[in-house]
Amino acid sequence: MTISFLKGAIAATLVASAGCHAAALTRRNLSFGGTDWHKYIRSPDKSIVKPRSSLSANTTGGVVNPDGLFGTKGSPTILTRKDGRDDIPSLVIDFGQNVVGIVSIDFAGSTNSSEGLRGLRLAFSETKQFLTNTSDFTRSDNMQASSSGPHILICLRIAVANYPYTWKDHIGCQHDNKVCSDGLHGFRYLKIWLDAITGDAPYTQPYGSVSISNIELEWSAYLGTADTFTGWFECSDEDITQWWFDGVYTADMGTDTFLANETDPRDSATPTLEGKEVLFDGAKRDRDPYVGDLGVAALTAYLSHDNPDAVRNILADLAEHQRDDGWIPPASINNYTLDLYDYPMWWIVCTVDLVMYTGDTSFARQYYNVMKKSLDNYYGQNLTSTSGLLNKTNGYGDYAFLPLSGIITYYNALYAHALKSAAQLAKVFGHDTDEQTWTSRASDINNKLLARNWDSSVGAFYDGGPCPNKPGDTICDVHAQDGNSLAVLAGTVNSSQAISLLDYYGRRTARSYGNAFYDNDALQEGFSERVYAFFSYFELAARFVTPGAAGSAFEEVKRLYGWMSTHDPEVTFWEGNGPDGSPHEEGFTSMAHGWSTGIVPLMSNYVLGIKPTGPGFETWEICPVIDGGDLTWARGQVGTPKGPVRVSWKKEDDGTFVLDIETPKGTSGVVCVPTHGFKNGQVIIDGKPIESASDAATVGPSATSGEEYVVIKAEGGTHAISVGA
Ligand SMILES: *[C@@H]1O[C@H](CO)[C@@H](O)[C@H](O)[C@H]1NC(C)=O
Ligand SMILES: *[C@@H]1O[C@H](CO)[C@@H](O)[C@H](O)[C@H]1NC(C)=O
Ligand SMILES: *[C@@H]1O[C@H](CO)[C@@H](O)[C@H](O)[C@H]1NC(C)=O
Ligand SMILES: *[C@@H]1O[C@H](CO)[C@@H](O)[C@H](O)[C@H]1NC(C)=O
Ligand SMILES: *[C@@H]1O[C@H](CO)[C@@H](O)[C@H](O)[C@H]1NC(C)=O
Ligand SMILES: *[C@@H]1O[C@H](CO)[C@@H](O)[C@H](O)[C@H]1NC(C)=O
Ligand SMILES: *[C@@H]1O[C@H](CO)[C@@H](O)[C@H](O)[C@H]1NC(C)=O
Ligand SMILES: *[C@@H]1O[C@H](CO)[C@@H](O)[C@H](O)[C@H]1NC(C)=O
Ligand SMILES: CC(=O)N[C@H]1CO[C@H](CO)[C@@H](O)[C@@H]1O
Repeated sequence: MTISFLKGAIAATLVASAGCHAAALTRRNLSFGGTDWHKYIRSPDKSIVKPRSSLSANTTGGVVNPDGLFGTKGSPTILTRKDGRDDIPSLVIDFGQNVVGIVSIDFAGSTNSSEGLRGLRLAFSETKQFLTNTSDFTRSDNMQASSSGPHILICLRIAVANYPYTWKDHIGCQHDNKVCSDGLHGFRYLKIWLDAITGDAPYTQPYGSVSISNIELEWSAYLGTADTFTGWFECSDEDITQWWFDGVYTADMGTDTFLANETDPRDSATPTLEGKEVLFDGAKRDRDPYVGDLGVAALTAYLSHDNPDAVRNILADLAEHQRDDGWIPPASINNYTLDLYDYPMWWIVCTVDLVMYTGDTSFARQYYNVMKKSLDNYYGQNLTSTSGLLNKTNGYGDYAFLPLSGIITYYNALYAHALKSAAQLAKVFGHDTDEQTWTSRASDINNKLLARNWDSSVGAFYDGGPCPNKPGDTICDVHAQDGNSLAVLAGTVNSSQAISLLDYYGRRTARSYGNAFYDNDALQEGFSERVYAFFSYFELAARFVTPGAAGSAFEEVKRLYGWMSTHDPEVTFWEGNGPDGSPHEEGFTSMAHGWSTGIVPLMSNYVLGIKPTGPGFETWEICPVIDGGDLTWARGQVGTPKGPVRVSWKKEDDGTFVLDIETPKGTSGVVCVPTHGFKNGQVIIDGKPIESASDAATVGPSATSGEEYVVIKAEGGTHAISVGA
């Protein structure tokens, strides 16, 4: 075994522990964990999902045996209404948590009459609050706005035949434009009632009796059962552990087959995606995969299951639809023409992530020129000669359709971030000129952005554009989460500026349900009350990489994920929160949105500290954040093409820190451990102390919580490290 100290860079070299004998220094080996974590999994255990209960407070009218649909099968549930003097019989069924798929109902018969069949109506909702007599969202809502497609499917009706049969919620109508069902739903609650609307005459009758013997859901999305997990996470805080699995479940609910009859009807259907598995933005809407959302959702997918096709299919399809000027569509919606300014840059970041997590270099080789054309043509040509920064002048939107123009911090920091990601890939491929050009352009953007948009009066970045209704180049006095967070991750700022902007931002925007995405309402009413878990991920990541800021990350995580997990529908994470933490776009809001699952990469990449530094984890770093929060231990694994990377760390009662790692043979990387001041003999690796290293302790690549870290080079295999109190 060789341990060497390279002052100022790498403090020690750690090779596989074979042949290393150190009898004197014993330590307890940590467990990488058994199957305890299975209890946190939210997925149904099979693809037929039964409801859990009915909301008894919501049963109205003549309903016999409302609980017949749950637990052990008894006699059917019967809805009866003799005439207009009777209340409408209705019941509300609760699936216990958000689910997605196609509902079917077994009818045990119904009375009929010469006037027609009994009418049954259904309405779905993710929340009780937005459960009414129309679904909180259906694809037919968008059909009103669509140029093509039927304009008929306002809500869901069934004409119940009088013999036993199974009805399935396939999209379509029982008669021309009448008695229609609207297909797949993401929902938790289902309201069922006996009624008819005049528009369906003469096919349904609002009176009579309907018997239901069974209701179930055919799960349509990725079924994330225990055997599908290639990565997992567990820590001493059970809430945080549960949120990690809730995040995975949220992304799983959006991982599904792209089908014309189930996607957003606004010209999203496309033959090049039809039948392919994709990662959608939301389980109930828009069911069109958007590339910016993948900036978070794809990481969740890689870190939990070995299913990268759902991401690769999207990246490939959007690349194939690149516009001649280099712009890449954000999604297939509007026949690939939805004008977003930031999403092409997310395509680049996501493509580099795909390579790093899955090792799919052939994909990146195939689309390398797509990336280059977007960076150099589309954005490169927009760097104005005066400022050398992106100056947005067109009417394009972004992840939140923000009314922005001018030299915006977010777009420029994202450009620097995308350039740096692309330079990493150029390096892998040996494209030295690109690597140098993109690295130096990123650094130039960073310097100019800092010079132009840094607000020294508060120590954070301005958003950068003029205030609405105040045209001209005067910078509006408003600061945003997106630009400030990305500026930290893109290296626009040094550590003291990062500490300053995070401190300012946290103080000014903290709400009980997360940090708002703007610090005031200068751009639009309500912005200072709106929270996007999506961009909060980047703010939280910035806190985890900034010295001394990890504590504020844990505190924000508890507000953000704590809020969503304790408010209806619980379990899944929401697209956005508005005033008082409510869904920001009411019933339209998706309550299971993959972009809000940042808790998964935050815990796996920062708290376990596992990150790829080369394609497919050929090289890696393990730099856990252990201080700042209340955690006393964490463990888990990340799946890689060569096998799992496992980490287990613990702070012992006596102050000793112990870390066990296991990485695939044939890989190599670096491990960072806190030195606790680094006294001689304190850091013990595979039973052997590191000696006379007090000068060599360095701050690692992911310097965390202000501690000094020793950075150790390691070969693949099993290693045990401990640091004395
Ligand atoms: C701890 O783990 C190492 C590496 O797997 C192994 O060689 C050693 O025997 C273990 N020690 C104990 C006390 O179990
Ligand atoms: C369910 O019952 C509650 C309590 O009575 C009521 O506030 C709510 O409006 C009802 N919801 C529906 C969909 O009927
Ligand atoms: C009503 O039921 C009778 C017998 O049960 C059947 O002959 C008739 O076709 C039914 N009417 C309709 C509209 O289904
Ligand atoms: C829904 O219910 C409201 C009031 O309860 C009623 O005014 C409205 O007409 C109903 N809409 C439909 C489509 O049934
Ligand atoms: C959409 O079409 C597919 C393939 O034809 C079918 O399997 C699926 O059930 C349909 N979905 C709905 C909601 O009707
Ligand atoms: C979508 O755009 C392509 C290319 O511009 C065109 O060929 C195609 O007809 C369009 N499809 C629809 C449904 O408008
Ligand atoms: C951005 O471009 C617009 C339109 O060309 C121009 O009016 C404005 O002065 C530019 N802003 C800066 C800061 O260069
Ligand atoms: C960061 O940059 C500012 C402005 O140039 C400088 O005053 C400060 O000392 C720098 N901090 C660090 C840690 O380099
Ligand atoms: C946002 C923006 O200013 N886009 C411009 C970038 O450059 C191209 C080519 O000059 C213009 O067509 C875009 O409008």
